[in-house]
Amino acid sequence: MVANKKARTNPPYELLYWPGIPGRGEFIRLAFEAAGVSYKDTANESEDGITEVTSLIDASSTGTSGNPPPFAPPALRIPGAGPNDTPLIIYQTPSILSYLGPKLSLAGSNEAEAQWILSHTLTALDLNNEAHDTHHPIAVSKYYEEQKEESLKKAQDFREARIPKFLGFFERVLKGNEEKGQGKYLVGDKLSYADTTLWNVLSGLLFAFPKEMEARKSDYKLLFGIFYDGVKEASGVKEYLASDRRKPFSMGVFRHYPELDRQ
Ligand SMILES: N[C@@H](CCC(=O)N[C@@H](CS)C(=O)NCC(=O)O)C(=O)O
Repeated sequence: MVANKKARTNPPYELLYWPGIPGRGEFIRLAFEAAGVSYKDTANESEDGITEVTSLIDASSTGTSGNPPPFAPPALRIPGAGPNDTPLIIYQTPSILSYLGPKLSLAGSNEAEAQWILSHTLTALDLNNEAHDTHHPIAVSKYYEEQKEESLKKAQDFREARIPKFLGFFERVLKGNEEKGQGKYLVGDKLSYADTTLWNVLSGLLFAFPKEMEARKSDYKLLFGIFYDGVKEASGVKEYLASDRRKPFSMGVFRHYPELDRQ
C-alpha cells in the first residue's frame, strides 16, 4: 500500500535503540523526522528507557506480547498493531523502514518505485555495515585496539575500492533518475527513505574518513553537488539536524580514527 496520508499512532510509534549515539537508530529517526510524524525515542527520552531496550533483547527472552524476541536494536514497537490490538514489535533496520515507508509517504509512487527504494536502502546499509567493519574487522566483541592491525588493512581496501564502488554506483542511480528528469532523489520525484538512509551513511563517511571523502567528493557531482544538500535541507530533516535530538557521531558505526583515514 502506498498511502498519501501519513499514518500516526497514538500513543506514538516507539523506537527502541541505544541512547546517546545516532547508530542504526538514526535511519529510523530520519524517516520519522522527514515525514513529520511523532515517535517516542524511549532510551533517549527517559532515564531508565535503556532497560526497555535491554529487556527486549535479553538473552533469555522468548519474546513479548506474542512477538518473537528481536536479535538486536533498532526495534520498533507499534501500539495496537499486533493481533487483537496487542503491540507489534519488529526489528532489523530495513524491515522497519519498509514497514514505515508507505505509512510515512516515503516509499515512492508505485510498486516499482517502492521496490527500487528498498533495494537502494539495502545497498546503502551494506555500505554502512562495511564502514563498521573497518574498525571491527575481526570481532564485534573485541575493542578496536585489539584489532588495529587488521583494521588498517580493512580500512585501506574500504577507502580505495569500496567507497568509490558504492559512491560511483549511487552517482549512476542519480544520473539515471536525472535522465528521466528527476535527478534530485534516488527514485522518482520525491524524497524516500532510501534518500534519508543514503544521506546518513554519507554523513557518517564524511565524519569517519574526512580526508578520503574530501579527496573524492568532486568525482561525484550529483551526489555531493545536488543530492547531499537537497536531503539535508529537506523539510523536517533540516529542523531535526538543528535540534538536540540529532546526536553527534562518536563511537558507534561511524568512528573517526585518523590512522584509518587517507594519510
Ligand atoms: N542488521 C541489523 C544489525 C543490528 C545491529 O547490529 N545492531 C547493533 C547496534 S547498531 C547491536 O546492538 N548489535 C548487537 C549484536 O549484534 O550483538 C540491523 O540493521 O538492524
